[in-house]
Amino acid sequence: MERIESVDLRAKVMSAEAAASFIASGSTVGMSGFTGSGYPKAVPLALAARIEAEHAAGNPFRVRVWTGASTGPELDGALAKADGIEFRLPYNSDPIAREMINRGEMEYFDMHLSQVAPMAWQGFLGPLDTAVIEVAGIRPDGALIPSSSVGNNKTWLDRANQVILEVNSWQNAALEGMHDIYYGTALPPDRIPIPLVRPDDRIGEPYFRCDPGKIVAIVETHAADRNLPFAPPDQVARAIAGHLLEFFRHEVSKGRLPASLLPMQSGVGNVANAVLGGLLDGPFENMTAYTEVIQDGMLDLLAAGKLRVASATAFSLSPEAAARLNAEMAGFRDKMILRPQEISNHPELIRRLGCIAMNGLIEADIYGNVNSTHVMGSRIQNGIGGSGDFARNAYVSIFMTPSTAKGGKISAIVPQASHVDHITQDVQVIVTEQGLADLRGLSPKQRAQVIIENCAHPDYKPDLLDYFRRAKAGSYGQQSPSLPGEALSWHQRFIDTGSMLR
Ligand code: 0RQ
Repeated sequence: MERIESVDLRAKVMSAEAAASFIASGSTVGMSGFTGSGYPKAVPLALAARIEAEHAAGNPFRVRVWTGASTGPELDGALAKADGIEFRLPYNSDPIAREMINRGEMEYFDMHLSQVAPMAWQGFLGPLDTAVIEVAGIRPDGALIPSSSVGNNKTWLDRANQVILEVNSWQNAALEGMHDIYYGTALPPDRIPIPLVRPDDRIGEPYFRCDPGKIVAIVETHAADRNLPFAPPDQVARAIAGHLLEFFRHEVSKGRLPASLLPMQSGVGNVANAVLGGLLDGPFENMTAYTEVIQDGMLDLLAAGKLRVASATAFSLSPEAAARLNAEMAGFRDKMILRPQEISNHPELIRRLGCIAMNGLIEADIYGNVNSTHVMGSRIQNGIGGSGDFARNAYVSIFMTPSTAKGGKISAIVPQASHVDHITQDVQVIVTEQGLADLRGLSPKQRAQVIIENCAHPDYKPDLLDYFRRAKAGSYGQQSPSLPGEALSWHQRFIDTGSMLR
């Protein structure tokens, strides 16, 4: 099937190398892509090859890269390997880029995903020279059929001086009609309420608009999304899921959650996927999801009829789940909506819908401050992503983690977090395989008692209790007792000896 139905635009088809030649060193490139789906696959590779050639000839060549969230090895991996990224936002999970950031060789600004598009419009991020956007097709009138992620594409297409499109025929043609692109956002003082009151409301249109005069190149591709496999949930992930399901049952029985729960947001990763797997066997029916990514567990819930609708900005599927979605698209497509991340993560909507936010953490301190980005306070893991959008505005904000990391050498519960990106007020429930701490309505000292008792690993619990007791005895103040000289000593011990254990 011809994916480029506009005759005029067909004239702009060229090779990825020719398209990449439109991108200048020092310029800012807004690329599509969110959690490994819908990112351009040919132009970034061609750009990386060009950068390598320029470097070999002694010419400096680097670009600034903006995306929706994480992409794939053909984009972040290839450009980082070529040392071609000067500055990156708003989220990265590529291992090569991560190492460069942590070696101080690449500037990186991780930011709330809902804020990227507004900040670009407000002019805070500087000008956008080029948009490189993967689409699933182009209609006869030039409207663009979005791909497997929406992310910031609408904003990049609107803001960029020039546009390069990749039309990927690997993406299922039946994606057409699944998207809801809202064009009603404006800058203050002209902002109006966003008219979305249910997760399945459609408030926009299924296509991107794009001024054809800005399109300088179109590249045809047939390339798969990153689609990483999920590990089957281990005992720890299953235990975390079990505690969380018990919590939901309890909340329903107390009348604090409806029997179909409330729209769920779920982070990515194996623990999140195990929780969704647990919901498959749980008693909750007619559930909804208002989230960022549709991962394997959500497809299973949709297929089983447990989940009525899933609204997100992207897919993040294993190869098996992607194949299943492609094969069974007819059954899935009316139950899924992909929106711009400005809308999927919008604080106004998250607060209105009353989302149940479930995100991962690296470490939490005894008072419930959460670090979800920086290992030992200084090494970036991924970035805050959308977790902050959801945590602050959720009906209930849940954070989940194994109680230890690196084979038990690191405690996920520490006297003081070495970096804080979710303050204690945004953290209402913490779950580890050891148990669940419901922190709602508790003072800091009460929170510390419950977190240590319910969530800490037995190898670390006595030392945490000992620290807390001594902090209460010797603290400068008694609201959140601490011993500043000692509070980060667990991290220093790990840096010095490779273990937090004494
Ligand atoms: O490292 O890969 O080298 O083994 O962190 O940890 O336990 O596999 O858990 O995949 O759920 O990730 C917070 C990073 C958890 C994630 C974080 C190491 C651990 C491992 C991964 P290895 P796990 P997860 C939706 C919302 C912020 C963004 C977000 C995250 C690796 O959930 O990025 O939520 N969150 N977005 O060994 C040292 C510790 C550690 C540690 C874990 N205390 N010390 N290393 N690790 N805890 C998506 C988007 O927004 C796009």
